[in-house]
Amino acid sequence: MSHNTFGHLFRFTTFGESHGPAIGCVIDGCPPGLEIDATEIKVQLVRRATGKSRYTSQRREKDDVQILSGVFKGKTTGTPIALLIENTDAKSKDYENIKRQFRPGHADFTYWKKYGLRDYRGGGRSSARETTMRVAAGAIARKWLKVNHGVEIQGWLAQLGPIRTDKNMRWETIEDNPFFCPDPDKVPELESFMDALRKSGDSVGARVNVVARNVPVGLGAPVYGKLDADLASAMMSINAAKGVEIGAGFDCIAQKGTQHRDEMTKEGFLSNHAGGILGGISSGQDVLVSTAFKPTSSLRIPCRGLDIDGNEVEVVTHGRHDPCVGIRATPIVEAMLALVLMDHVLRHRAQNG
Ligand code: EPS
Repeated sequence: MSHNTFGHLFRFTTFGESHGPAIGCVIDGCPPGLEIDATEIKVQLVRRATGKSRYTSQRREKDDVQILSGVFKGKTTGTPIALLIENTDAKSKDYENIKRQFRPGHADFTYWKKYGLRDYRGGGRSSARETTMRVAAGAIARKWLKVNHGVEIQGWLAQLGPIRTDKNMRWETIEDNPFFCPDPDKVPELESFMDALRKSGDSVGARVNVVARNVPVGLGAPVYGKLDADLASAMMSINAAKGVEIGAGFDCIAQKGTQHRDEMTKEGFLSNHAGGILGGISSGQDVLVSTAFKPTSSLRIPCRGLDIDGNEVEVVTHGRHDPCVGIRATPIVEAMLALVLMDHVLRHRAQNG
């Protein structure tokens, strides 16, 4: 079974566990001639990395990416691009006490039920560590999209727990704080909320939005290759993702047709409730995607759970966990959007020339 591969014509496969020797990916289908090097990929990896602020996991990975194949003299060759990152700061002893237990709210239980065994160290493949390689592959896709189509991709934290952060968008400030918050006035509120949360030992969810500008018209194919369907699948495949909205998303439930439709004039669309996608095909408007991330389930606050023999046990998780995994999710949703768009550009080209 091959369920670690995403995409059709631009296709990537990730491998590796959080506490294994390394994580990696193989990207197949990248057109030749794209200038890329490890430094450019690292720029994106650093944005996602742990240990950059007190609000995220304190695991310190170097995330030095090695390009093993597919790039010669600084350019992609059209052959598979293999990327590898060594895991250098795993502390597996933190997981000794839960190796026979299931953390409520965690993939521990379902991995065990499905496979009859699990790599309990750091959550194995259900760890946020897996998202590293999506960001690495995404760095190549976003560069190609920018060079060939001028596509610009930007994500941001739209909500953390009860705090809405995107009512007063100041785009230029998103990278200036550790939350990817687009409103600098909200940052102190986020800091005190997160400090109190960390102290309490609890965790919280978040909403992360992303926009792609200058998306070519015509990406996506009815009916089983819709762009929005592939975006939903891409975002939902991120560990801890629990919901995806495109454009107005679930707000469309309460909208009237007169409000939801995006009126058209010679100057262009007058609104963008559709999120840049009509009938599964990009309209040329900005593509807007919103993803909900659940609160992290690895908590030091004790709770009731089961062990692998079915006994009721008290579950307490030690280690260096993110109190809000959504804080680091902005580069990940950006990467997934880039990966889907690039795949669809190649698919559109293949069918329509
Ligand atoms: C994670 C738990 C922590 C995080 C990890 C995701 O790992 P550990 O328990 O091994 O310290 O550090 O995130 C990363 C290593 C990463 O690069 O994103 C989890 O349970 O998902």
